[in-house]
Amino acid sequence: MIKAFIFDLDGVLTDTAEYHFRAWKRLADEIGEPFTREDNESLRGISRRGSLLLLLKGRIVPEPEFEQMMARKNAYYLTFIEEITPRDLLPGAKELLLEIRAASLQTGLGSASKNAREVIERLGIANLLDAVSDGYSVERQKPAPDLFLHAAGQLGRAPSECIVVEDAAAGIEAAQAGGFHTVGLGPRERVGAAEVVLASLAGVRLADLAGQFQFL
Ligand code: B16
Ligand code: MG
Repeated sequence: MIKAFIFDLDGVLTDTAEYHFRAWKRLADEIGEPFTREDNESLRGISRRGSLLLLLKGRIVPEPEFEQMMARKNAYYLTFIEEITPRDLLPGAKELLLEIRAASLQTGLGSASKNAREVIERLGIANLLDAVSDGYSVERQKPAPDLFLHAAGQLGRAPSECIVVEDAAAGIEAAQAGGFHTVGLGPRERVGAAEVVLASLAGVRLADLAGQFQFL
């Protein structure tokens, strides 16, 4: 029986990927690394440190310099997310959050981002989430299951009672490693491993998932 939903943030509830792209692109230009929108796709759901490692493509950088690069990228990102308002919620996200709560099911957030709390405040959905697990909550990031296990622990639920909603291959892998049910958002090439694959949350109601999952 499903008792809770755990939502990823970037790519599921809002599209911060564009801001991550602009921030990484600015850093990449400054340090002379090529970086395209396609490169940015492979950073979906990957932690800040993991993302910089991918961006550097094997170039070895001393740890203090590496940390300074992460800080620079984050400073750029923070200025971009100042623009976020409730209008930046992806279509269907708020409606589904409200419907889940109205059905006496729980909601949680499982985001790799250390900026997740600020983003959900700006989106105006902090009060619709019963638990928030973010980039500060665990050491091991996706595809390790730790972040979702942390969220389920806060909700007092077993993984088998939770559906994880994710847009990243690393996120689906993390959820499945933890024994969670999964809904993948996006193309099958990316999230095809999920139990249910949807294009997005636009127009998605609980009843649409009742065929695959049993609630309460
Ligand atoms: P930060 P999610 C992830 O968010 C993003 O998809 C990924 O691009 C980003 O690098 C990561 O958060 C860490 O974000 O630098 O703000 O700590 O999809 O897990 O909600
Ligand atoms: Mg994501």
